Amino acid sequence: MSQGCKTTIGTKTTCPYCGVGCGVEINSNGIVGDASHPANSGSLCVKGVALEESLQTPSRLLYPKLNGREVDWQYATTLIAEKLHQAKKETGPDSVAMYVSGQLLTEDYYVANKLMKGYIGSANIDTNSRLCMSSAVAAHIRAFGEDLVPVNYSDIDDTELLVICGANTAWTHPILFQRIQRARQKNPNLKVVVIDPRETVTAKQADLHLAIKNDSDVILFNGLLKFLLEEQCIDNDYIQSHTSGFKALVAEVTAQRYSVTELTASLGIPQQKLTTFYQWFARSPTAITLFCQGVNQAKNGVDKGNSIINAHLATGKIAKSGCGPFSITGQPNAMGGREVGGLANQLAVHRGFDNESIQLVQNFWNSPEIASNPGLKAVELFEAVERGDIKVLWIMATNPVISMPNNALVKQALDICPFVIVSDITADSDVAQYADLLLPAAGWGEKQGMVTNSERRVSRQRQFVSPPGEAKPDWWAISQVGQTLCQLEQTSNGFAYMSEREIFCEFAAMTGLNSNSSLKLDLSQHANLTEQEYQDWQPTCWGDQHPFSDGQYSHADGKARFIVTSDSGAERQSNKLWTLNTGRQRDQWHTMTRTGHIPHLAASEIEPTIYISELSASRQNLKSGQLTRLIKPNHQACIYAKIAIDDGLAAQEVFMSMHWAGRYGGNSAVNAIVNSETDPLSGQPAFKSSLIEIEPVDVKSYGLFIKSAFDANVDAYLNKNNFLYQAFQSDKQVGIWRFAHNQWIQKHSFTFSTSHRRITIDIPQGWLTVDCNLMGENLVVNSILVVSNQPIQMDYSHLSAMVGYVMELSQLLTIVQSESAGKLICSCFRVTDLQINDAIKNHDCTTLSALQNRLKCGTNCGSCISQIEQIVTSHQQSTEHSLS
Ligand SMILES: Nc1nc2c(c(=O)[nH]1)N[C@H]1C(S)=C(S)[C@@H](COP(=O)(O)OP(=O)(O)OC[C@H]3O[C@@H](n4cnc5c(=O)[nH]c(N)nc54)[C@H](O)[C@@H]3O)O[C@H]1N2
Ligand SMILES: Nc1nc2c(c(=O)[nH]1)N[C@H]1C(S)=C(S)[C@@H](COP(=O)(O)OP(=O)(O)OC[C@H]3O[C@@H](n4cnc5c(=O)[nH]c(N)nc54)[C@H](O)[C@@H]3O)O[C@H]1N2
Ligand code: SF4
Ligand SMILES: [Mo]
Repeated sequence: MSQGCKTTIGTKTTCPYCGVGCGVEINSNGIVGDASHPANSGSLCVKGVALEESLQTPSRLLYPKLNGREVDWQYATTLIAEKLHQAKKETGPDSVAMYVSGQLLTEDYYVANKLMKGYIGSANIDTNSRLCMSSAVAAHIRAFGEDLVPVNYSDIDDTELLVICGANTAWTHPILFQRIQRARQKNPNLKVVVIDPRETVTAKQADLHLAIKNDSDVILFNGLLKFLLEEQCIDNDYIQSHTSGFKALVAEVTAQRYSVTELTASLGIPQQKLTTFYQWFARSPTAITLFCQGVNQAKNGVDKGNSIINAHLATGKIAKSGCGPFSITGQPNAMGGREVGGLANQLAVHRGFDNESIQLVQNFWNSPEIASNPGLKAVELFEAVERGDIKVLWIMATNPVISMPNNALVKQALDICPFVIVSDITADSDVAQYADLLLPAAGWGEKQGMVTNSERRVSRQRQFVSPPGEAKPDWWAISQVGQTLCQLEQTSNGFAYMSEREIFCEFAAMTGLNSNSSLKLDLSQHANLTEQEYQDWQPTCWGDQHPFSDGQYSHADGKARFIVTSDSGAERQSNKLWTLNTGRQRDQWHTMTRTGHIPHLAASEIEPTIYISELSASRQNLKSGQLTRLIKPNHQACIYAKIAIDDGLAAQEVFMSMHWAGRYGGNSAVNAIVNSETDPLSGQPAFKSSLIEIEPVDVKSYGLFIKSAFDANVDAYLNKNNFLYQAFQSDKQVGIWRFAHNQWIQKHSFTFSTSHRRITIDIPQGWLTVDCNLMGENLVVNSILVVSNQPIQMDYSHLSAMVGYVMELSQLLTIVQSESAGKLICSCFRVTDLQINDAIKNHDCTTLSALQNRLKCGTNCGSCISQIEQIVTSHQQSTEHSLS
């Protein structure tokens, strides 16, 4: 561990990133994978490996701040309680709202939900899981009567067919993907099908890739149902005994024109691929359909989920080993949030707003109020804030200024809201800029509690360092406010918690409300954990190994429901407009507050980038590295991003990552231009398909500025002087700004160095200034500025290595004229595709292991192995091609 960081060696906890929920362990070498955790057996992906560096959060929040002024916690929490009390009294409970996060721990989440629904009396508490899992939640509730995922990771070892639909698992759930790859090695019969409009790294590894048109998933799965009916591959006994609604679905599906020829036209895929998939699904004794945001984030996201579930119910490939629809969670505790009931349309513990649940929940909490109707869903919530309906808004562990659709509206809403409270770990987050009151939260490693992963496995996050300054766990802040509110309102104190354990036990006891019902969520056996038992907790899956294996679903009649799904949503396209698809990069986490500052993670996508196929680019005269303007049609909104070629994209389709935020590239945040459409049932935004316009930009100067560290003055300078575009990257010891201007930048026009010595050199398309001090014959470099009339493709890592170092002028010149940098493949050892290709061609490294031996690439976390294998395969293919 880094020096000065007092840690508890031996602590076992879980990774704070994705829903795979890997166990990690703190040992004397640092943070490593926990070999005893069932989710990962010791492996970590590239983000997990970088956890130690993530602890050095820039601009860490240390004290509560009211309008920029430090205040103490007592003052801050009393002020919040007073504001809540006042708003309740003057404008009613619904004028208060909380917007929370699947990155909270179960204890934080439980207390937040209790405060809002039981003590403020409004269900206006929603969570970023609305943007993430709410379509899957709604699909589960419709089909099963409860939001429950009926598959476990170990089922992957027992299946013959794995369909990955709308998920880039190799990048977004890497350790689960490694498990899938191992299952394929063990079982050569296991087939993997990927359904994704993009040819992702995951798709490239599949036995079959169906590059369907955006949002045509329902057509594909309804077509599958029709095929299964025609081929008599449905399980009539299962349908008869355990489901209802099949007749209506059959009527709908047979009435639609789902012939194979019509399907291939609507889906845009070859007939042979389609029938292969249908035959595999029909004939395989087992099948799992793993799905994520390509399914959930759509106008018909809930219907997409139900069309997948329909196929599993119709074939009886559910609730048994190796089978089932497997919605994978994104955030580490998305599932825990669903368990406590943190969504505005759930009351608590898998219960909705029926009279019986309302009574039971209020009695359990013994609370003065109770929300009796669903509250506002995230997008509606921010619209209400913007209308002025919400007087107090508390945002916790989420950065909606970047992650919500229509950023402009969110910013406006936060400006209008009279009192905005933000709990965060850093003052740099985009949302923190809008806070009246900023609360310093204890972050990962500094706090403790429970999280539930994708397979319903509840694990302990444990504390191993002390929080800095006055940072406190979120549950503590909420409880302080709750207690003061109870005093002000002279009600019984529902928040006198002394520890996380007490909260967890209360939550577990509350799930006991389900024990005499058809609901399966029941953790009440853990309601009396002692402190020791809570500390010693081992990762535990709740529910049976295969929930619903007794054939009893959670609907009152015990039957699962077939749902008639709508296949609209795939319609488009005008010549001028492009379909913008958004999602994740392998090495960044969301809005970059925890990963943007880590050099080797920042290196794989160094600036805001829009991906496009070679063919589409050449039709529009667009070149790699060129700056483009991306426009939301009929709106003022536009952003700028640089072109990169990705031949995995279809014509008229582009992809951009959701990450760009804050100092790193906040002006290029993609949600400024995505549409605000949501699924009408779940309220989940359709982030995966917006129609946009793309224009080349007339750039006169492209620039690169390298200095020892981030400097807010540089940002301010770029903002003030009408630069079209700017992005910042942390790279080892230095900070790198990239920018563009529609004017030619004159020599010596800007510099941020204390030295007075500048060397300016003409380079082919522009000039370069080195700001330095002289040391004898040598130079000590302070900063470097490159300006060119062409996109700058030079190897910037050589340039950045110069800052702070002593060198000769001739050395400087060689570096400056060096060639293009190549694409980073292995972040851990910084190995590029150029180096890998060179090793294959010139050093006979024609296998993965030969490359690993020579370059070390892929030998640390393994996240890049699929990409290395892909380069090896394409070399093999090109060699075979040239031989034949
Ligand atoms: N590295 C990294 N990993 C992460 C995260 C991160 O920020 N960084 N975040 C975590 C979180 S919170 C989440 S929710 C998950 C998300 O995990 P994923 O859902 O796997 O990731 P995304 O990149 O959002 O989108 C998945 C794929 O959906 C495809 N898609 C788009 N439209 C359609 C469509 O109409 N049909 C189909 N079938 N596919 C479509 C996209 O092309 C994309 O490849 O990742 C988690 N893991
Ligand atoms: N265009 C587009 N937009 C998307 C998506 C997409 O695919 N495309 N995906 C959506 C999805 S699935 C998701 S999950 C969201 C994610 O979006 P967000 O939730 O907005 O993203 P994060 O960057 O994870 O925000 C977490 C915030 O909490 C802070 N934080 C970290 N730890 C703690 C803590 O312990 N306590 C507190 N109080 N704060 C903490 C971080 O500094 C950060 O500011 O984005 C959504 N937006
Ligand atoms: S797969 Fe990676 S990001 Fe996800 S929990 Fe495991 S180590 Fe963390
Ligand atoms: Mo998510």
